[in-house]
Amino acid sequence: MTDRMSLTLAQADPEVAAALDQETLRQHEGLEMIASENFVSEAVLEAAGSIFTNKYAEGYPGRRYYGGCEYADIVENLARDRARQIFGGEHINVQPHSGSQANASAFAAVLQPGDTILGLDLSHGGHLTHGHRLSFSGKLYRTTFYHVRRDTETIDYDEMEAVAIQEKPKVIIGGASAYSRLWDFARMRQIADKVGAVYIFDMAHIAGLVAGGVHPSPVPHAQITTTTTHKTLRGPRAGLIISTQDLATAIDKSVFPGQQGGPLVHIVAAKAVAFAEALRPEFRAYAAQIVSNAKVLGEGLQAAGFRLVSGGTDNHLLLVDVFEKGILGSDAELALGKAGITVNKNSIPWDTNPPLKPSGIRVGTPALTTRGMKEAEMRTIASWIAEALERRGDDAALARIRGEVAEMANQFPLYAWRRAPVAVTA
Ligand code: DSN
Repeated sequence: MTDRMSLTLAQADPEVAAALDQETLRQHEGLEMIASENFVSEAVLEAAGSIFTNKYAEGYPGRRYYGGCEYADIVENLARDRARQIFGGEHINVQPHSGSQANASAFAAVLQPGDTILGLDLSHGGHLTHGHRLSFSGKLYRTTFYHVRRDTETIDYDEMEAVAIQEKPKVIIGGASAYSRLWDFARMRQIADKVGAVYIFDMAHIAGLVAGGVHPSPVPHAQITTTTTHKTLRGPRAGLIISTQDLATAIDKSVFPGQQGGPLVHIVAAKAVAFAEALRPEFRAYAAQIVSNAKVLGEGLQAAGFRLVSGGTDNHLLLVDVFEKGILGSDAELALGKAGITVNKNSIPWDTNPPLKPSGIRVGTPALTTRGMKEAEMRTIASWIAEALERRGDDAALARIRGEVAEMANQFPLYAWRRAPVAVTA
């Protein structure tokens, strides 16, 4: 090993090390409320940063194209077995690098280019990979969409059925990135069966809630279930596919060599660790707390006069119509950022404003719940959000809230190596 190989990050690359330090501080002192983010455990972090990053392991356990894969096989088998224990399902593929690649692989396993898919419109809470024209899904396949109902802002299954009958999609995909209500998995399967479509459900946002038993599971209903592993499931940033046995070979071939080369073995190892965590009884309590926190946060925001899309939440997120109070989602995101609260601007169904200046914000509780925050903290945070939005032009007020936010954040330490109270950077 050369001397250079044994340098620490700070010695080898001070610029990257400094950015990492700043990000560490940001994660510790702020309130992370992006609905799709979370904090992994030290053990998951260790596996994700491990020397498995050095290993190529194209193929599947026992059938690799490289030598030296005996330990890669162990971690991939552990990840597969644990995922099956959590979610059930007949076949598991733990190799997708991301949710997008999981979806690309799932589609390619059952579709030919030009075939029709039916998904939830992005502007109604869907995901780019469910048919948006700028994503591979909208370029490779003919796309049709369903929406939420105007009156309830919940999925319009009647419209879904009518479009399915008219357009005869080969795949109907459920799942969303900004939808706060339960799905009717059985109804979707019924509609898919009626038109001979494969039913795929992308449970990326809710996978941890499903794992924790506080949300119904799509797995018994869908032929293919895809997910990311890093949102409510609290694993490394990556993807996963669960399918029925008849699709096993097609899915495996579609992931490798169809969409990807070698799996990221360090990330597969981190998935195994995260899945073991999700099997522990504490994870059920964690998942229940996420949902309870979201409900209480929503009630706090409603009490402060904010309208929640669909009137509330059944899961980990809230879609808040800030434009009803005359605030653009982009301005709300900025003001809350100054107050140390990280959220994202988001379109709301039937939005009259454009995507970069939409009418809503999306707020989630998984990350703060990992820090140990509960209902009392959610009430305080609801009042900070309300005040920050009310006083969004007042930088002094936002800086004061940021100080209070950091004070609370310091009471809920994240990683052992960063337990000391951190500076307030307002
Ligand atoms: N980017 C994710 C989200 O924020 O919901 C979806 O892939």
